[in-house]
Amino acid sequence: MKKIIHVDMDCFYAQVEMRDNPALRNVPLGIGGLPGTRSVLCTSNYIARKFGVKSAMPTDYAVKLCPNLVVIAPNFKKYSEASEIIQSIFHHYSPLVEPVSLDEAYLDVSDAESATSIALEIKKAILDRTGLTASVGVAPNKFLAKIASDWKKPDGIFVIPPVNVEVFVKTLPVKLIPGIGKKGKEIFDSLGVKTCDDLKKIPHEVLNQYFGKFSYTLYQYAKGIDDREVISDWERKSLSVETTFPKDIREENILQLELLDLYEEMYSRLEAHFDEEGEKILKKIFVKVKFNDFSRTTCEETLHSHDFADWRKLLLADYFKPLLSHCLQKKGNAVRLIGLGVRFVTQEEFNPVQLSLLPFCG
Ligand code: TTP
Ligand code: MG
Repeated sequence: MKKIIHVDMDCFYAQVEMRDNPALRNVPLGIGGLPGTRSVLCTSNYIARKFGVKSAMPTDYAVKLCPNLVVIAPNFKKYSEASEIIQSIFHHYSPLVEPVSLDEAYLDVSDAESATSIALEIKKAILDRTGLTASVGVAPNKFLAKIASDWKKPDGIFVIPPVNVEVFVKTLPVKLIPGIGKKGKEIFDSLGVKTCDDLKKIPHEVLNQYFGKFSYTLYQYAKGIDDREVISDWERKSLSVETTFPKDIREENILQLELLDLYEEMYSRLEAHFDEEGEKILKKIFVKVKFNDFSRTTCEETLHSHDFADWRKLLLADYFKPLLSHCLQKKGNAVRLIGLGVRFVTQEEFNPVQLSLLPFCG
C-alpha cells in the first residue's frame, strides 16, 4: 500500500501578496488583470471567495459581486521564488516528487514510517521558510490525497488511512472528483448521482455513453482506487555500468573482452530502464577508464539518431571498442576499472517548452 502526500498552497498568489503587504490582509483581494481591462483573475483570497469571487473569473464581474474588491496585478517572480523554496523542501523528504503547478505537488513517501509526521513537518518547514501556509492531504493514492488536501483548507491537514477509504468514498460528492467540470456535474445531476456510492450503481454502458474512456477511471475512483504512480521530476540523463578488476589489467585484448561482458550488462539494464520509464533517444556513448594511479579518463562519441527505434543499432558493442582504445592510448598504465554508458536526449532538449510550469493566468 502506497503512502502519498499532496501539498497545495492556500490562495497562493494572494497569500504571497498578503504576506508582503499587511494592508492587504483583511480586505477582499483579487490577483489578476485590473478592472476595465477585460481580463480575468488568477485567484482571490478567502475573504473575497465569500462573495463568490474565484479564479478565472472576469475581473469586472468579480467587482460586481464584491464592490470593495482590491485587485492587484500578479508578480510571477515572487511566486516562482516561493515555489522554488517549497519544491526544495519536498525533495528533502522524498526523491519521488511530482510538481503539478507552482503551488502543488505529490510526494510518494511509502518508505516512511509515518506519512502524517512528514506532512506536518512539511507544513512547518514551508511556513518557517516562506511565511506561507499550505494544506496537506495524506492517503494511499493520488486521487484521495488530492481530495484530502482540499478537505481542511486553509492551513489544514487531513489524513485518509487505508482502513477509512471505503467509508470515506461512499459519501464523497462526485463533483469533487478531479476532472469533473461543469459539464460532468450536469451529467451527474441528470443521472441523479450525488455520491461515489451512487456512481458505482450506474451501469457501465450508461456511464460510458457520457464519459467514454474516463468512465473506467471514474469507477475506480468511486471505489477509492487509483494506481497512478507519482512521476518524479528528476530525470535520468545517463545510464552506465562499470567494473573494478580484482587485479589491474595491462593487456588491451583482455580489457576488450571485459568490455564485452560490461556491454551485455549495460544492454539489459537499458532495456529494463526503457521498459519501466519509456524509451529515450540516445545522444552519446562513452567509455571511462581508471588507471592504477587512480587517474581517470573518459572518451565519448555523439550519436546521430533522431528517433527511439534505432537504439539497438546504435548500441553495438563494436562502437565502444575504439573508445576504449582511445582511453588506453592516453596513458600507458595498467587499468583498475572500466565503465561504459550512454547519455540520453533529455525531455527539455527534446521539447524545450515546459508547459506544466508556465503560469496559466489569463
Ligand atoms: P490553485 O491551487 O488552484 O488555487 P489557490 O492556491 O489560489 O487557492 P486554493 O487555496 O484553493 O488552493 O492555483 C494556484 C495558483 O495558480 C493560484 O494562486 C493562481 C494560479 N491560477 C491561475 O493563474 N489561474 C487559474 O485559473 C487557477 C485555478 C490558478
Ligand atoms: Mg493552491
